[in-house]
Order: sequence, then structure tokens, then C-alpha cells
Amino acid sequence: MPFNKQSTDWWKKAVIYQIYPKSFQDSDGDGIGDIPGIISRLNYLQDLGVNAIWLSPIFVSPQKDNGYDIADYRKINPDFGTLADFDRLVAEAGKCNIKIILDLVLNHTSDEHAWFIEARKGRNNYYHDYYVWADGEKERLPNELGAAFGGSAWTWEPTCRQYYFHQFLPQQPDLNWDNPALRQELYDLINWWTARGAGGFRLDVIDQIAKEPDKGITVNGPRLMQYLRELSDHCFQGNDLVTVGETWGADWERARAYSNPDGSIFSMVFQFQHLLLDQSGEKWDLQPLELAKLKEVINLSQTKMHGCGWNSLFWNNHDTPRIVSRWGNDTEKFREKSAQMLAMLLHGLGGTPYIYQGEELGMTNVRFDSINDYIDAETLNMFNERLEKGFDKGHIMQSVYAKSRDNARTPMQWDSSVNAGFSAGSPWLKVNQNYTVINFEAQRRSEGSVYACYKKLIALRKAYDVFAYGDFQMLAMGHPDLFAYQRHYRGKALTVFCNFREAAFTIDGELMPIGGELLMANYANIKIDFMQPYEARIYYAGT
Ligand code: TEU
Repeated sequence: MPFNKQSTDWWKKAVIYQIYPKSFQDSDGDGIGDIPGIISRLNYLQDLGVNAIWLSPIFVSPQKDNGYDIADYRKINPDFGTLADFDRLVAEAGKCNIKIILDLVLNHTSDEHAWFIEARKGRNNYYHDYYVWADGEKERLPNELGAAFGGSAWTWEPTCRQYYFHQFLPQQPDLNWDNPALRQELYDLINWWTARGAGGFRLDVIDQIAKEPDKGITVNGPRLMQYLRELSDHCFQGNDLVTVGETWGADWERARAYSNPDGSIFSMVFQFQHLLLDQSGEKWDLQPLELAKLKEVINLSQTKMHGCGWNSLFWNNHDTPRIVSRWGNDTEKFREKSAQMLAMLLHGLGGTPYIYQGEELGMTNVRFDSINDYIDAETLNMFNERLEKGFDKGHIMQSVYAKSRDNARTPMQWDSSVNAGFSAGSPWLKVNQNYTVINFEAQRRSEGSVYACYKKLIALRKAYDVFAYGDFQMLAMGHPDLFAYQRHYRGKALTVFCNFREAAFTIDGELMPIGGELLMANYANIKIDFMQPYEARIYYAGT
């Protein structure tokens, strides 16, 4: 029986910080961030006020997909450190009241995982059935299913005279969740990490595990809920963990089931409807964001989940462009104000906020002159595919600048010293050249900085229950520029007012925020009925 999570819902008032270990802090000069580097920055995170760190995968991996191709689930990638370093991280973070959330990729492994090395030896090998195969003939694909990073989802394995299935790179073969022995192996390794001190798990593409590729089904397969319940029963029940599933295929109804307050599946999931609004076909096909649509999506997830599910709140992660460049304004004049407005908009909502490293500094997208400076496989495959299809190179680069995953992955900008204080060596991915202006040192003592804004928002969430638990009503739904909403909890009210645009405007009488104390604003001088460019305010009223 699921235990009652209400008693252990520390994560409902938490703010979670995502670290991309490769790019956070290098301690040994090899140009790759590492666990000792993270430990050396724990005081930064404690000062910011976050309660948990989600670490993108730290396990042994050939890094074809930067660690999302795991070759050994129980060992740390030597570039990042050792198991002893991990234990030290858990202990040191614990002293700062910070939990460590591990990122588990359970849908697929690396093709260098021992299971796959065995599996491809032959159809009778014990591990063969740990993966997903289709009979066929070379040069005749089982079906048309494509892989997320280009090409077919099927790769021919000559030894077995079969195709294996991969939803991502050919070096990321999909695991076969229909095999109970495989499922048990996964549960064992999760419990092994829990025993070692993990405070929770982020589960990569978890709604793609119950695939039935012969029927063309990849996401939301018929046995998905059965497998998720079993996973939760074996690994999460009775443990005080935060669990968050990455679910690109979840609408709010599914998200509600996954984050059911009875705690039977996950604490929460990542939904992506809001991040799909500025594309027309594939993510590379750019289209401007319509504010009305964003309001609609947020309104729906807030109102439909309230009281019967739990939201994850995020603008960024390691796969998405930097929000200030995407939906804010990263020019010198408006970068800070627009980054703060977006932060206040998101952190006023109900759910658990996530901050992706550097977001709290207003880090921006990057524009490398040459495609050769990009490393992400998704970006490079798209570039080559589109070039072959005859797309104009300049046009492709515009997509890269707007959407490449490397926008999020450039090294953390700590200070204005060489390589932004990230590494004494040569960074694995180039540093964004704006680091001399945008960095932590430049912001740490400034009250008007993006950093100070995030720090304050985190503190407010801890201090006022209405941030985590309040209900939600959108205000001024039809207004073209104003994003405003109100939340109530036990007689307290929170009102958030954001000008999503560069243009200032006067607020009509009936839309005016009424009453309450101004908790926070991103301008020092405000006029109640006038919204300056990217202005944001949060009011609080007790009754
Ligand atoms: O991403 C899931 C996913 O579907 C991605 O393909 C996503 O659509 C894409 O990155 C958007 O550009 C997860 C991880 O977050 C990602 O880093 C991995 O590459 C992927 O799974 C495979 O493990």
C-alpha cells in the first residue's frame, strides 16, 4: 500500500537546482567539471537557498550523449570522480541540508554496457532479451519509426541477424521492460543508490519504457502504468525520496495520475507543453511565442493539478535554450529585468521550482561562429541532415542559435577570470564570451542582480506557504502583454503582475492589483497603474 506522502512532503516547499556536472566546476584542470568541483561550490548553493541538487548523469559512459548513455549504473564516470567522491558529496551536501537527486536513464543503456555487449552476441544469450529486437533482413527496416536524434530507430546487428531498437542514438539501445529479470535488475540498482544516500531520482524519458515498436508505439505504451506502479512499489514506497519523471508525452491528466497525492507513482513529472509553443513542426522550425497560448497552458496545469497532483515548474534544463534569450530579452538593456520577470512569473506558481545552473545569473544562449564548435549530437545530426536536404546554411544556424542543446551546456560563469573560473584547462565546450559581464562575482553584492532576485524568491517560498500550497486564478486572461495571477491559501493571497514585453503600458482600473503589501518588485520605483518594460511585482495580503 502506498504510504501517505503528506507527512514527508519536504519537496513541496523545496527549490531544486539542476547541475550539469560536465559544465559546473572543474577541479583538476582537465576541462571537464567534476564532483570535487561541485563540493567546492556547495556553499554557493547553500547561500542561494536550494534544498536539493539534481545531477545530470554521473555514471560511467562513453559520453555519446553526455552521460545519457550509461555503461555502468553503479560506477562514477572517472572524469567526474569516484564513488568515494560521491559519498563525500552526499555527506557534505547533507551538512548544508541539500539532498542529492540522481538522474537515472532506465529506458536505454549505452551500447558499451555489459548487458548489451552480451546481448548482441547471439539470440540465445541470456542478456539478449534485455533489449528490444526485430527480425528482418538487412536493408529492409522493420518499420518507419525514426530515432529522436535522426535516422531510423532500428540498427542492424549482423551477429544476431536482427535489428535492435533505439529511440535515441544507435549507441543508446532501448531496454526491454517486458522482461521481468531486467526490471528487477533496475530496481536493485535504484535501491543500491538509495542505500548509498541518494535523496531522490529524476527518471529520464520514463514514459517511453513501455514501448511496443512493432505496433509503432513508443510513448505511453499500454503497460506503462503497470510498470511505473511496480517501480514505485519496489523502490520508492516507504523511502523519503523525491521522484520526478521526465514525461514528454504527459498532458495534465496523465501528469495528475503520475503525481497522485497518494504517492503511488512519483512526486511529480516534467511536462513540456509550454516549451513546445515556439515551434511549428520540429523544434528547429522556429515560431514566435504567443503569450495567450502560454497563459492557457499554465492556467490549465495550475488549475487542473491543484489539490490532486503536483507541478514541476521550470523554464530551463540541459536540453533547452536559455529562457532569457528565448522568451525574455538578452540585450544589455533588458537582460536583467526580463530574466527577473520570468523568474518571478515562474516562482510565484504552485509546484516545485527547478533552477538550471546559470539561470540564476541570467546566463544567455551562445552563438559559436562555426558548427564545428558545437558538440551535441542532436544539433550536429540535424545540421547535416538539413544541409543534405538542401536547407540554407545560414537558416540552419539560426535554428542552432535558437534551440541547440549546447546553449544550456556552456560552462558555468563564475567570474571574469580565464574560462569564467570554470576550469584552469581547456573547457570541453567553449565558454560563452559574455562571461566577462555575466558572472556570479559581478552579481554577488548587487541587490538588483538576477542572482539576488532568485535568492529572494527561494526565501519567499520558504517563508510563505501560499507559494507552495495556494490555489490559482489567472487574472486579465485576455490582456496581450500582462501575465497576472492570484493565489489563495488559508486566508492569505498572493498576486503576481508581470509585463511580458519591452513596451510599457498603463493598467486599466479594473485590472489594477488591489491591496496587500508589495513583497517584491524588479524596479525600485514603481507606479501602481503603470508597468515598465519587463516589470514584475509580487503582492501579499493576509486577511
Ligand atoms: O531527453 C528526452 C528527449 O526526448 C530529448 O530528445 C528531447 O526531446 C530533446 O533533447 C529536445 O531537444 C532526455 C534527456 O534529457 C536528454 O538529454 C537525452 O539526450 C535523452 O533523454 C536521451 O537519454
